[in-house]
Amino acid sequence: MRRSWIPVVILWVAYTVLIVVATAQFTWFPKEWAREAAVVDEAMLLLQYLAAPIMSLVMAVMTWSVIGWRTEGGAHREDGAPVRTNKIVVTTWLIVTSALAIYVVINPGFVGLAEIRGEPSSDYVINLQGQQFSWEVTYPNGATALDELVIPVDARVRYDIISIDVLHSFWVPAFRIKIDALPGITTTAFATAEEEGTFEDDVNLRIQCAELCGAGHANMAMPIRVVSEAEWIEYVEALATDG
Ligand SMILES: [Cu+2]
Repeated sequence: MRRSWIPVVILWVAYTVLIVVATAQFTWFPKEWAREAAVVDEAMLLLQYLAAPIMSLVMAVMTWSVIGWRTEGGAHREDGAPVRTNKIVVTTWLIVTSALAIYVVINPGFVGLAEIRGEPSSDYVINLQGQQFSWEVTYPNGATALDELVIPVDARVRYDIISIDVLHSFWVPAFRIKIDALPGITTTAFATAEEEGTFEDDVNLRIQCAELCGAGHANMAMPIRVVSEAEWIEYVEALATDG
């Protein structure tokens, strides 16, 4: 029994089933406020499913090593005989893990990226400037704001992002979108909000700096308000006249 692989296989299957069921059973993700969020969540789920049998195998071997190879009363404490390579195991492991790695690079890797940012057109372009420790929004008509980001629902917005001091990162948890904010280089991100809402409805509806940038990093956040397109145009026009 001790040297048998049967318990390992049983444990392997049991752990895999447990993880797969748990993954399928619970909602792991916060609410998706943008079309792009679904792509990222699906990618995460796929990786979770693919990782289940691999993690389970490691856990099964570890569990059985602890249970099946216990020594009684301190016997057999010296090293065992050296284990030579096993060509079948090594070859199978290499082929399977390489195939999996190549697969996830293509899908969700390239496929998901193309879905999120493959299409370069957008309905509106909003500029965002990061600095220690705040964000400044510049709307298409030149109006600026420091207190909140207001965006139209059902419109694909391109964010042109820049930093004027150190490295920051534009991250909107509710959109699952994140890209670095760099001094001297403009980076872009796309998001299509699908529902109206505010930071009060969901704390994930905010821009959050995601690159440690100094003492105020955690506070480098800006609430987002998603409104109807008509309301947004009105807001932006009013902001330009006031400013
Ligand atoms: Cu920052």
